[in-house]
Amino acid sequence: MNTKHETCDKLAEVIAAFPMETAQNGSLVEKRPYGNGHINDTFLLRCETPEKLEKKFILQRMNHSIFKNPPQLMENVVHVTQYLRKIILAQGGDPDRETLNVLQTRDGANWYLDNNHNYWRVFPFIERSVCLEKVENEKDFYDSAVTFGNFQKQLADFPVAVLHETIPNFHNTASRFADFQKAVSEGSKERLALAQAEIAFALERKEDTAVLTKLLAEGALPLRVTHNDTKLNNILFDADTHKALCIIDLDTVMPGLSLYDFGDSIRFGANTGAEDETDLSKVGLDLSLFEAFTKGYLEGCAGSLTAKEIELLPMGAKLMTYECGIRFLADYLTGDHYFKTHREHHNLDRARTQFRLVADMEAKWDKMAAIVEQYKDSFYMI
Ligand code: ADP
Ligand code: GN1
Ligand code: MG
Repeated sequence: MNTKHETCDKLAEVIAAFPMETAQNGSLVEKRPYGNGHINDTFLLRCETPEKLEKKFILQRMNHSIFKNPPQLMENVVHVTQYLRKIILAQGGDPDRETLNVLQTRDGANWYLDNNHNYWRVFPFIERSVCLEKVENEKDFYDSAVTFGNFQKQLADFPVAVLHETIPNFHNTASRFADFQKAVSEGSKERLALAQAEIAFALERKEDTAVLTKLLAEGALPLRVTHNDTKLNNILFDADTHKALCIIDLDTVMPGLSLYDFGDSIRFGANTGAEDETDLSKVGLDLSLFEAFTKGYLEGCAGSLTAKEIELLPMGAKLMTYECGIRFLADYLTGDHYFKTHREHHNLDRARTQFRLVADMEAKWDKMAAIVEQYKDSFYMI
């Protein structure tokens, strides 16, 4: 893929396709790469009127080597956001701030295909919002948990049949393990040597990989509509009230397990270190944050989780962390084609933090289970 800077200069054709520069919004005065997502190319565009009123937009080039069918992906995003709009309106909320909204092209389409076969989309920028790259305090994390739990509840009656599977087997950890084994068999000699310890760590835990998919197949866990990428920078906070405001990055909203959403949030937010921290002594599970998120998530789901789901919350956290680790490692071994990287061995560093976190969860397993036990009855009703 091109770098964002190269692309930024070539945006004119794409920008013209969307009604951003209008009499009401004024003309474009700024465009720059934006955010820290690992997948899409994101740009912030700012328009200004002669009276200095401004209107901002998020322009994204969808990563079509990862999302093989961007039109279907956009169909999902439009269905989900329109559905959420109705619910938010009925609840007296502000649908322009509490959900993403797709800005159609001047021709009335939900996406634009440029001459180089790249797919683009635009969302009005959610004003007066902030995006956090790490948890700054327990309250924010708790808030994000309530909001992710509530998101799943809002989508409880969503017509699942209309959703396309944008990435097949996205959180099928057993299938991710098979991909990882393939990467090991194809990996470069040099990288295989550097990652020996991490490969061994991953292989030792093979037995865990099928736990959730097996329970799902047996009917012991319910399939729900889930977000599937619930890291903290996929939620916006209100800049004024500091309350969690809007869940973004809806590309992977698909049928899934509640444990995926719970687990991925813990993986990213309850880690005492950054996802790509190189000093592994800083990496571990913060039990207070685990507790805050558990409490918030159960509250947000408001009685909709089954006893089995609640019991398995620690397993969700561990498996999502492990799975992300094998995904980073597989990408490292095969040449960094999936996740954006910003330095050499970046994906190996990321895999190492994930595995250190898994090891710490294993060491704290009884404490995690006790926290879940402590909160389980406050919100579960099934
Ligand atoms: P990726 O799939 O690459 O992670 P995201 O959709 O998460 O891309 O967008 C990247 C970043 O852009 C987000 O983390 C957030 O900071 C910002 N962002 C995305 N959409 C909006 C929006 N509608 N309003 C404000 N900021 C946004
Ligand atoms: C990617 O798109 P982004 O940066 O929010 C990835 C997630 C990983 C995450 C790791 C579609 O999320 O699955 O957990 O990186 N998204 C996709 O940080 O693969
Ligand atoms: Mg994102």
